[in-house]
Amino acid sequence: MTVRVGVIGAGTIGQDHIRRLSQSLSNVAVVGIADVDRARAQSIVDKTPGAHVYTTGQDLIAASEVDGVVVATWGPAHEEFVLAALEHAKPVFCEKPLAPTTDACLRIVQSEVARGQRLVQVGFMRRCDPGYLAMKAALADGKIGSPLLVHCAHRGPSSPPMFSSDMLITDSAIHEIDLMRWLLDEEIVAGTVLRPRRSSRSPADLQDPLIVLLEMQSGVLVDVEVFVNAEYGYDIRCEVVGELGTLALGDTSEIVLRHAGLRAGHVPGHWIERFVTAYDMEMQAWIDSIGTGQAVGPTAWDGYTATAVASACVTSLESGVRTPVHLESRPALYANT
Ligand code: NAD
Ligand code: ISE
Repeated sequence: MTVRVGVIGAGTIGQDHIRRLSQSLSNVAVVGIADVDRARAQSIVDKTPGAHVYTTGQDLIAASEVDGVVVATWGPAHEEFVLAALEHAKPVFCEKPLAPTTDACLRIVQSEVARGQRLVQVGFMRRCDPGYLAMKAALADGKIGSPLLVHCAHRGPSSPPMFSSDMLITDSAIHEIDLMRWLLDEEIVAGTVLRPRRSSRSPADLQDPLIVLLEMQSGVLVDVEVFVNAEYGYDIRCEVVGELGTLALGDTSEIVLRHAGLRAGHVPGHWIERFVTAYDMEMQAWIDSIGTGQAVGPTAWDGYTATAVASACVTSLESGVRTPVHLESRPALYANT
């Protein structure tokens, strides 16, 4: 079976997903692309045999030739398109964040619950990264005993235009927020955000870097350094400290060069490069799940929870104080996810 996919939003990640869907993955074809920037959509269609432009995302979702929908617009537009996909009973892969507010996320959750069927997969691709998968397996093996602390770093070379201080949390650290829930298999109960000395090389209105402290239900403490203008590359780190040892993400460099008295390895320049395997794996899993009719991966509930934690952290960024996370009760639809 070839799954026919429509993509809404042909920006940076939309284009990368269109490339993987049409060139790298199996049993899938991109048949439609919609973007408010029609010229952009047309330029991508011109490079994607078999696809054509739809005037609006709503038209694309309603089209009978579209079996599944990828939403890769900016965050505030996600809700409209995810709800429309649900109304048409179509599986929808929505990039993170599911939506920028908890109210918007809950409207999506309520719509899915009313249908009684999971149709939403959220693009928290790090759950498919081989390094994080190996960490989760090693934790389950009990090799390092109970986890006590996790140290994370989320560094990028430069922030995009219009990136604001709260986006270090809602756009960047939201990956660690989702990942810690998945890795440690427990909820985050509170967040505290600290403002270190600002980099003079970051845009003047940006508080960069930030330290985001997450408290897990069991008492495990997670510190996340988010530094989006670190200049030297895209560098993602994670180290779990347990009672009997530690687990750290490996170096992604394929070779180590020793030359002229120095040892050097490659640092990825962009998230597209660092997480290419994870993006491929999450998207293939989504395509395969359309074939089986059984949704997989991060749920709408996971999307809601991540936004709830991020919102508490944004409150802490503004107030400077520890902020508890408030979560609604988990609906039965998501009981075993
Ligand atoms: P971008 O600005 O490069 O692209 C967004 C595109 O959406 C633009 O082409 C814009 O014209 C289009 N768009 C906006 N509103 C629209 C609407 N109502 N209808 C149709 N098209 C619309 O942004 P991006 O970096 O590609 O990010 C897009 C989404 O993907 C964001 O939610 C972002 O957080 C997420 N993202 C995820 C990852 C990841 O690692 N999983 C990486 C980057 C971005
Ligand atoms: C971007 O939107 C992503 O999701 C990347 O994975 C993340 O590392 C980056 O900081 C975000 O801006």
